[in-house]
Amino acid sequence: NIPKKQMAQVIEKTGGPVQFKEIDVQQPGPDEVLVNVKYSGVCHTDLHAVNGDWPLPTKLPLVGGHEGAGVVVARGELVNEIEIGDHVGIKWINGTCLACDFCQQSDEPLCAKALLSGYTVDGSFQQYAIAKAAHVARLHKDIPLDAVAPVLCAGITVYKGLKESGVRPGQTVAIVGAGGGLGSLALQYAKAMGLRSIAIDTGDEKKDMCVNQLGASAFVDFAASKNIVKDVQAATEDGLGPHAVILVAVSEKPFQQAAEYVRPRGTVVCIGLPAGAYLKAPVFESVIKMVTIRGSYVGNRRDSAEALDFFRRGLIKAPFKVVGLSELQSVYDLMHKGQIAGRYVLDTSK
Ligand code: 8ID
Ligand code: ZN
Repeated sequence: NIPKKQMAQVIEKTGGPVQFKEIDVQQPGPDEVLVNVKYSGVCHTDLHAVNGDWPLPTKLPLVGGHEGAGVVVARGELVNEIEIGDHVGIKWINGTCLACDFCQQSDEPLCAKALLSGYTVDGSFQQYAIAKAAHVARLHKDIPLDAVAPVLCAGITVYKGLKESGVRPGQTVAIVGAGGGLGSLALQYAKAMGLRSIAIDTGDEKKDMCVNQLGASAFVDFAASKNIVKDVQAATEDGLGPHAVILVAVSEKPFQQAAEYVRPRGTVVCIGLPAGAYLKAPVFESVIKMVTIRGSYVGNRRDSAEALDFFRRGLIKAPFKVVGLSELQSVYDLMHKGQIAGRYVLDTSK
């Protein structure tokens, strides 16, 4: 009883808009599963894809989306470890070669042949989506499919970024862009990992969410602050600055400030991908403070399973709002204006 037709959000040309329309349901290849997507989170990456912000072309026409949680309804003949009816998550990394130097070392996101959900292959903004069986996230049936959707990209990515930063329990991390999708999850993972956190973002709604719901120990409003470097350092116990900075903002400025307020021997982890942006750091201070600056890109299958396990244990509670798949364009409009506190999740049945 898999339908031949379904509803989807389709990008016909770079720049948008997205069009809500009926398209064919595809059949899975030998190593693939067909997933009846129930809920899909909306990541800022999906908006970058619509706008053509990055030096990497998308497939066209394109169905976006890479935080898809749903139920397996069909599988290819080579798939035997996943059953029809299993709950799975479609992640940004849809598939990789599993054979190259990077895949062998479980750095699959670095695979040159990686297929990207909602970017180089159709993603989860449709009712039935295809994914490589080897890479879908396995979801226990007790996990709510709406709340878990944002974990499938945002959660995995910030969990990996926190691990890459090398911070230890008790230390302090600054989350830049803390009020957005990745940022709100980063605050929850930081808390679960025993870290103190300084949230950096703007506005009373995001401040209230970060401090009162998500456990941030301090909030610095980047728009109101007259001296962000001083204010972030002053928010740490000893005034020396955070041990790590997790950059998930979608503007260039903080990528050029973080090395100045990070603690000596601290680490700046770049995750956000603002269009055309460059990193900048003062050479003198970076050297005499022994600062590390690094990038972090989603996570491998193990990181994904770990991030999902934190969620299943009830340690990750990030706010999300559910609207119909048909309302994607209005979510993008809010996102463009920076007006989303937390994440939007789309219900594909509406
Ligand atoms: O693997 C990766 N590296 C990866 C994975 C997933 C997403 C990277 N990303 C990228 C996305 O492509 C996007 O560029 O991370 C970025 C953040 O995605 P998001 O969390 O989905 O975006 P959002 O919900 O719009 O949140 C962005 C927040 O940044 C704040 C905004 O107010 C918003 O809350 N912000 C901005 I814009 N400028 C800021 C500044 N100067 C700022 N916060 C602090 N300081
Ligand atoms: Zn994403």
